[in-house]
Amino acid sequence: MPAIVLIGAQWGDEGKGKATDLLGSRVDYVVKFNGGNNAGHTVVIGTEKYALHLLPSGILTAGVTPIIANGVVVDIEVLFEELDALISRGVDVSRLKVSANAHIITQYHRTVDKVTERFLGKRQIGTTGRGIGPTYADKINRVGIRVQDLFDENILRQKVEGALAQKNHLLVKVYNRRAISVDEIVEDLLSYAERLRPMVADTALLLHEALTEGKTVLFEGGQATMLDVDHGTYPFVTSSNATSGGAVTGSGIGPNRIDRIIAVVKAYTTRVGAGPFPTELFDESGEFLRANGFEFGTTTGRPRRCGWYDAPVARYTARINGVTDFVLTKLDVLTGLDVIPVCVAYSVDGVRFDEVPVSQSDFHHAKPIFENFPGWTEDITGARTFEDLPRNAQAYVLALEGMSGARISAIGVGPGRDAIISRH
Ligand code: 2SA
Ligand code: GDP
Ligand code: MG
Repeated sequence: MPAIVLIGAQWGDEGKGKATDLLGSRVDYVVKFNGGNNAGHTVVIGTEKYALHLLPSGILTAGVTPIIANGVVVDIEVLFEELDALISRGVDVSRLKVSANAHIITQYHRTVDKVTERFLGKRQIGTTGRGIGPTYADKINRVGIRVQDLFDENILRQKVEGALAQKNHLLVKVYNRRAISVDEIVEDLLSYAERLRPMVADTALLLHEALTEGKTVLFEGGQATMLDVDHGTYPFVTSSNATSGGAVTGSGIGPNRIDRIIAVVKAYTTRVGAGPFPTELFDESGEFLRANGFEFGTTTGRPRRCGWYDAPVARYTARINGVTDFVLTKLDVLTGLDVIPVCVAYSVDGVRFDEVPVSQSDFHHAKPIFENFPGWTEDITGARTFEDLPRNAQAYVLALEGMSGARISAIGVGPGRDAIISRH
């Protein structure tokens, strides 16, 4: 199985970190292709808990080569902090490669992210404040700074000057903030250059060669399908392509090299930040999911909004990404509920929609049409085969599989590395 793409099916935090880690021992390369340190992946190995933001989760598996590809936006200070934290815990990070074409998040991107959110007022996106959007905006505006620019001071200075010209105007005149000087940015970026240099590579070429040699490569998506800048709930999205197509543009491999596309989907739904969320719960059921699923942001600690499983969203994800199989996570969190509602379609002003509506305003007004499934009370965290699950849990999984558009090949029953059921 040479090239596998793993992405989020909903609004993020489905448990992609754990799913990647599980596949980790069978892969040679793990590639992060979109986003930056807005991501938060929690991986639990024995009694050790790792929270990764910028680094791919595969970095925790010995022998795997982790890659930060061209589609990622890199905050170098955060990169070094995360590397140092792992080194101090005995993790070998020496194989990491960073694309020469990846864009760099600088202090001015973080500042612009925060002030823009403040000025949006009620229309806030609820970003993570890590400078993600402004860095991608600069990339598209062709005033971005790339990793390779750190190794030519002349070019770096020219590019920083170009990027700051407009921003300082905005910061000073519109946002009433102090101007950022070219020197402080250049000095800061140059201070990272020597440590970064040995990690920098032509990662597209490296991956091409690896795939040609028959190596197994896992492309790990950050955020999720419904947060994708093209296919998500725009404008309440992140600024990158979190869908499977992003694995191609974000890494430089051809689409025909991908063999398997796995979407990680939670047995219910969560969302962080603003935007439409049809199955969202505002009652004690939502509290139950938040408390039992420990639904708080890995990056910002924000409480996540919680709701029931949304089958049209899963079907949409299956279609947009070409999903070959789903990994269903956090089934254990539903234990103890009498009844588990699942959204099977929406009603928009009295009209039934079986698929996610293309009109954003319809999606904002979509009311879920639920089908109820009976719950179970037995502890399922020790289940390791499908047959170990109580009847009602089996029926719930099979029902989700029937309505979500692809088979469920694995089921998460707890946070630990081994708390998973494989269905071959
Ligand atoms: P940004 O910062 O520009 O990417 O924010 C834009 C929207 O994307 C959402 N977003 C996320 N949603 C869920 N999880 C994310 N990562 C962290 C985690 C979140 C955290 O794994 O827990 O700790 O708060 C993530 N990253 C971005 C974000 O909420 C905005 O709606
Ligand atoms: P990611 O952003 O998709 O990698 O997900 P996060 O790491 O942000 O959030 C998922 C959380 O769920 C983490 O704390 C995981 O340890 C945890 N988790 C993953 N799979 C399971 C599962 O099957 N059951 C339970 N109870 N927790 C899980
Ligand atoms: Mg997360």
